[in-house]
Amino acid sequence: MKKQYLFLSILLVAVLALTGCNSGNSNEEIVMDEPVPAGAEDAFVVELDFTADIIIPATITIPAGQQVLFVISNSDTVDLNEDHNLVGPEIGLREIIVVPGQTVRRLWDGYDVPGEYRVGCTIHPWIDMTLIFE
Ligand SMILES: [Cu+2]
Repeated sequence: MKKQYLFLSILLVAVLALTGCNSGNSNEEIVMDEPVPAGAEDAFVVELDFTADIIIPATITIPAGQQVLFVISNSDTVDLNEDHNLVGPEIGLREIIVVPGQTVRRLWDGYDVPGEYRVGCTIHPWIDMTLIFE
């Protein structure tokens, strides 16, 4: 039993050390005004802005199955002045983090099942919006 705890403790320390290194690296890679990624020529452009309270606009309609270029800004440089992220587990949209004052440009495969889906910020769960695929 004691050996198991020792092993778990060592594992925990190792994991913490690794995640510490990773976050340090990603901090160095922040580009405040990201360029358009290669291959975005035919993508459907979705422009979003995080404020301290809401995502603008609240709803966007996207052609189902079409590749999407997200252009997401974080203009929340005063009230919260915090990172925001856009996450949509239901539609396989993995976290896109936007730091205050930053504009990111990210390609996403899109989603091919028509419907309305909520996406939002997991850091501030009250900040969300609806993506409609049709
Ligand atoms: Cu947020």
